[in-house]
Amino acid sequence: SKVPVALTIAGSDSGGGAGIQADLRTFAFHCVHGTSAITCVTAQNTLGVTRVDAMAKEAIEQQIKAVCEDIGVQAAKTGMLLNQEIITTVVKQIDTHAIPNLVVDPVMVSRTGAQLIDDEAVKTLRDSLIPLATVLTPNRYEAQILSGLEIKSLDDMKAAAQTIHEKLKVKAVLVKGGGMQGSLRGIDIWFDGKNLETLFTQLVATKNTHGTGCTLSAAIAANLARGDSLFKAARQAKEYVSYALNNALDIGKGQGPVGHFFPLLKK
Ligand code: PXL
Repeated sequence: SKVPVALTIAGSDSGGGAGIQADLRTFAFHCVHGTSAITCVTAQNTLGVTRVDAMAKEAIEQQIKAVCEDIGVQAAKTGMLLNQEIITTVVKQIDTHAIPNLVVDPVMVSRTGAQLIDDEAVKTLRDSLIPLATVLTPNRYEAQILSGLEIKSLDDMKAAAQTIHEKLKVKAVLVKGGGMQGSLRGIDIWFDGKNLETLFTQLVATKNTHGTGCTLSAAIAANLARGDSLFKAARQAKEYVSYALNNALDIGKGQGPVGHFFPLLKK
């Protein structure tokens, strides 16, 4: 039978920890052939981002077209889309090629609370891309913006998940607790219009957490490309991120990336 194919529409991280680089390794781990459309290029290492260059919109268009018209994809994920023009371009291509099983990581605010795209881009993301999502994976801050609710507790996370599902018409939403304090840190909330689920994981004590959000959304897309149901795809993806965190790489002087090929890593 044919190998499943997934597409990542996201930014490049020169340090290899997040973005396209994390997505392609995640696809490969799941035995899914990875294709990519690069939206922007970051100059980045474990200490931070020093420069971001947007790709021309025609370049983004052509990458998606080239992949979809010939190879075809069973699932896709979007990551860092940087600005309004890029978001609009990506929406048009997703629509034109009727890309199925779309996982949207609404990259707007980092896990630490720093805003990554401007207000105009936030609005376009919310009104045009997010309604196309099969699964949406906001962190705590993004869930606050998208729901209009303040999130301080587990009940707030649940209310935000339900509000986002209702207001933004996504099929399912996974609100990530990564930016929460204390015992809420490892907890994610799932809502698909029917089932409200609390996903627990053991907390991993590591400073090397770069790439967790990218890895999670890519793993969900990979599982969907393989034919898993929405909830199973998300639950297994969360487990994968836990393993990857447990095997994070101690490289560079700052925050190292999660380890994607943990069964092969020698401690
Ligand atoms: O996780 C957000 C993100 C997405 N895409 C790229 C990134 C980052 C965070 O560093 O570098 C390319």
